[in-house]
Amino acid sequence: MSAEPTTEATMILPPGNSTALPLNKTTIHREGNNTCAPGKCRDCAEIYEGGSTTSGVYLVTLQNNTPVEVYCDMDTDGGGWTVIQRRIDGTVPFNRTWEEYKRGFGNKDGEHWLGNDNIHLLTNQKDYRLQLFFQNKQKYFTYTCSRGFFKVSDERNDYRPDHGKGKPNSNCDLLMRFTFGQAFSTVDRDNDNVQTVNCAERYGGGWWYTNCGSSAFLNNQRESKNRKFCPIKVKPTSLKLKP
Ligand SMILES: [Ca+2]
Repeated sequence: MSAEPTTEATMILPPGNSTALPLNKTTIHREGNNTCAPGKCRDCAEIYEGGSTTSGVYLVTLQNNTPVEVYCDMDTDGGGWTVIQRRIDGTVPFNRTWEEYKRGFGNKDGEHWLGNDNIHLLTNQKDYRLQLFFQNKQKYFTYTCSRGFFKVSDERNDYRPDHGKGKPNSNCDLLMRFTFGQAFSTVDRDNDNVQTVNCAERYGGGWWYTNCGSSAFLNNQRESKNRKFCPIKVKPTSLKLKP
């Protein structure tokens, strides 16, 4: 990784190209000549536009003057993607409480959830496209939602996502369609539509569960096999946003 011009804002760690990330190595970098003041950019797209094109953790300032460290994917699809979820190998557990999902958890330079409050603030400051990255068997998929912009409501409204009004018309839209308007659920808060089961508890993840399936695998720790619920071997995933 090359050294960049020094200003005050921080950037921490390398590329978003998935599997073999050095989770424990954290390198502190600096932003380039940004059009926004150091640390005051609102997302990774603004940081990228300012000339910082190395993937890693940067400081951004969200609505209400909220400073948050985010992982910026500067390599995929023109760069400038703000990562809200990332998994690599399952080192960081995702079967977390409401409070943990609210605040976020994990390491920004490795596996993490950005936090539902932060995702709410981020998605309501501009119009963002959602991109999903995941692996199925040996294949990698990068899907970008095209139906509309991804916005998540606040805690009072249970962090419900809005994907826009149109018909689902991409693989991303189709995969995420059941999360539309759905309240977030966690092991300790069952907001799903299955009366007899807490999907978050059964599958070991927090998500916008409608029933227990569909896109929820992105955050799950368990899957059903022969009527048993077994640990998943976690493969690389990420959820990213870009204006
Ligand atoms: Ca339920």
